[in-house]
Amino acid sequence: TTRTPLMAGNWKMNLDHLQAIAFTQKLAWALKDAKHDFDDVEVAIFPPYTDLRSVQTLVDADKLSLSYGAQDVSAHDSGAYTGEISGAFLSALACRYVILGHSERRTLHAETDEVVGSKVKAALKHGLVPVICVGETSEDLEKFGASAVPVAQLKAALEGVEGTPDLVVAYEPVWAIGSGQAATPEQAQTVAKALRDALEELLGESVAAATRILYGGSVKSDNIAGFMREPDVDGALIGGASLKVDEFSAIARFR
Ligand code: G2H
Repeated sequence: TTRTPLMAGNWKMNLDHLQAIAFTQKLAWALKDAKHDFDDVEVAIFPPYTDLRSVQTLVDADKLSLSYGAQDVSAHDSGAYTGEISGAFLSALACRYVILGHSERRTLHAETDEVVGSKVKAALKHGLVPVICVGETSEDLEKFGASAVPVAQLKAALEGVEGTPDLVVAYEPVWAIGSGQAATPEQAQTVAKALRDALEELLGESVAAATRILYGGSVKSDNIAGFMREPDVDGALIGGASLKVDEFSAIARFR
C-alpha cells in the first residue's frame, strides 16, 4: 500500500499553551533522537485550541515535521456563534487536520450525525483534512455487530460530500476508549475493511484506496504493532498514551 501511516495524538483537554510548548519540544527531541523518519510515519498532535498558535510558532521556528490540528470546528464560517471556532481560523494557523465526531463530542455534547456531517463540509471548505471518528457502543456491538453503526456514522458524515476529498477515518469503539481494554487487531481490521468498502461505495475506488483508516481506543506502545500488521489499519488515534513523550514516540516507531 502507498498510504503513509498516521499516528495522531488527541490531547483532549490537557496541557495549557506553556505546557504544550514544553511537551512538543520534548516530543520533537525524542523523535529526533530516535531518528524518526517522518516520510515513513506521519506524526500529528491535536492540542486544545488555545495551544495552536504556540504549536504553530514552535513548528515554524524549529522546522519540525510534526503535523497538527484541532479537536473540533464550528459548522459555521463566522458570525454570532459565541464560543465557536471557525475552520478559517484553523487554516490561518496552518492546521492540517481537524478531529470530528469524537465519541466524547457525540455523547457529552450531543453531536448528532447531522452535526458531524455539517462540520465535515465546513472543514473541507476551509482546506482542513477531517479526521472523522466513528464507533459503536458495547450495546450497539451486542445488537448490531461491530460494523453496522460505524459504517452508518461514516455514511451520514459524508452525505453530500463529492469529488475526491482528502479524508482520514478513525474507528474508535466506544467501549475501548480510555478503558484500557483495546479491541483486538482482528476486530479493528474487520471494521476498517467495512469502512473502506463504504468509502469505495460513496466516493470511489481511488478515495477508498488513499484514505487512511486509524484505530483508536487504548492504543499503547505494546499493542500498536498488532494493529499495524492489519492491511486496512493505517495508524492510530491515541489519547492517554499521546500525553507521555516516551510512549507516544515509541508508538510512532512501531516497526
Ligand atoms: C479514544 C482515544 C483517543 P485513548 O478517545 O481519541 O483515547 O487512547 O485514551 O483511549
